[in-house]
Amino acid sequence: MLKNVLFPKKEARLYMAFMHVTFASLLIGGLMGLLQTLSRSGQFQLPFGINYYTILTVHGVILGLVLTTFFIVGFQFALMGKTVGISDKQRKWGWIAFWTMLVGTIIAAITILVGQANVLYTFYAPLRAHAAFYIGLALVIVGSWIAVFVNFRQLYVWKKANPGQKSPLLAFMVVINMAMWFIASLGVATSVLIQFIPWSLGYAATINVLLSRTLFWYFGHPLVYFWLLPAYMAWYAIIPKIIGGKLFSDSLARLSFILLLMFSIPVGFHHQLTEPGIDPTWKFIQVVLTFMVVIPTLMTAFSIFATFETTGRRKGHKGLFGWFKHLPWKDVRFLAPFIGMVAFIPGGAGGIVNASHQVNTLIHNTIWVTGHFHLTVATTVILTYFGIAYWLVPHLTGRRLTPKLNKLGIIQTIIWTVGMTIMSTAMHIQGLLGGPRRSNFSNYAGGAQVDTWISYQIAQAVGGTILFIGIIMMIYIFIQLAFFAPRGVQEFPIAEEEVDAEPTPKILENWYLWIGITIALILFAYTIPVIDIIKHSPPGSLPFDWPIGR
Ligand code: HAS
Repeated sequence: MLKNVLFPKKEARLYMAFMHVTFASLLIGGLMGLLQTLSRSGQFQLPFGINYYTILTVHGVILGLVLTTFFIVGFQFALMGKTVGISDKQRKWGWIAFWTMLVGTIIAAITILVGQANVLYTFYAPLRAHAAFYIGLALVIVGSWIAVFVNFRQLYVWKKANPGQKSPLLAFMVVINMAMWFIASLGVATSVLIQFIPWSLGYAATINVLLSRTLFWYFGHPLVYFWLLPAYMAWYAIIPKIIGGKLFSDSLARLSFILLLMFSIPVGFHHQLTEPGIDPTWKFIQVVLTFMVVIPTLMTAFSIFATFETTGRRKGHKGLFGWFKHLPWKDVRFLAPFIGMVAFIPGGAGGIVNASHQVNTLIHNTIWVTGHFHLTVATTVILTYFGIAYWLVPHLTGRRLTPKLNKLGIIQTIIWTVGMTIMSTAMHIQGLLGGPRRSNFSNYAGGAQVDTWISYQIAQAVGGTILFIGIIMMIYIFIQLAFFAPRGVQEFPIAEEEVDAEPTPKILENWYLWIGITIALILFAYTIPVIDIIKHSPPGSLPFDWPIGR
């Protein structure tokens, strides 16, 4: 019922603030991406002496950390507001979260733009940035923690007011995602506070590189799931409504989120498979846990297909694939996330390749990995976020997604798909041919292998240019939906359960149990290797400043 009731203005303003930063980030980060692909093609030189690694850092930080976090926090606030409500006090804390994150972003962005933080979004030591960069990132995390506790509080207050009732599915999912984010970001926050800030201020002469990378990847893999879970929220609980169906299974959706919470964190070593200093037994254990993530992922794939089929058959579409033909292909709120789902098939398969220790030695640090994450984050996740924005933004601004904007959205989705297919396919192939990632164009002193890369680098520039057209279109659509589209009420689509749905087992809401198992798994996977890393580490590293002499 609530789906057609607009939020009170003061509430909508908070959620829209996050959307404005999201789409501003898309424009800035996307422009950097275009410049990178052009520069790497070897056919174009960056003007005004701009450093390639400056724009690469802006690209990764603004798109990978800022756009995603702002979208997720804003979207999740809107989901909580719609399902369990937000009090005035909680809304005020929501604003404090927003401003803390924004101030942190501005500090980090300025530090990068003035060339004091050419360290890429993973800020691997011993590359050193100015302390302001780390302080800025720490503020973004602190701001997001405020949002975490507001969301926890929102569900807690609702539960108190509705004793014995199961929590709304979307609110449950938001709390799982925020619990995962909080537990994971403790790792990177520890590293930034204890290692990077003192080191960049000169209070510590050296840094333990392996420890800093381990703490980063303890955070880094759940980070990718923090991006993905809001897309899953839409796939499980919003897309069924858009296609005119019901939730496939409330219990299955909750169980899959719980499994993702448990298996997303104790797996960071699969990003460090080639790194010396970590005992192979622990790498093996974390790889096994990595493969466990496939289970909830495949549960999700099954559930989505099942929703599509049941809905189609209920509408009377016959034959083996009649239900598939009649999906709402002309509705961009469905099409964009659907293409995201399809992209996850090769994207996820690439992830399985990456996580396989022996094959990882072939692709690690090659541009194959960049291809992998442009399929997973930049297609699966981002197209789903766009699919959400098409209804969320007008719902928040009291406007409508008109047939014309819907059509433009469909063209945008197709352009994005074409651009990304060209770019990420070329990245995967060039990676298999040994092309490195995180590097500007070079002919490597005329090495014979380099000749095999050129055509793929040009293909990436072509794909990148097409993608930039897609970004301009998306920004145009966002501005229309935010300020100019006709006034009206755009539905906030939330799928309901079947009337005869099986009751959801109460154990699925036993937070002590699931968070307890998660912490136990983390302690099991990390305690001994981290003690080893601290006890047996080589001497710490002096900083490396780039450009030299900074
Ligand atoms: Fe990954 C590197 C392993 C998933 C993002 N990954 C990265 C990096 C990023 C990233 C950003 O093991 C680079 C980090 C850096 O800068 O160094 N990844 C995996 C594995 C998975 C995986 C095992 N990654 C993701 C997701 C990401 C993401 C999701 C972002 C959102 N990844 C790795 C590894 C590395 C790595 C190594 C390090 C490589 C190195 O050496 O540096 C799995 O979770 C994937 C499971 C997914 C599937 C697919 C299931 C398909 C579904 C779609 C259903 C579709 C339907 C529609 C229903 C098994 C659910 C169908 C319709 C039809 C018509 C057919």
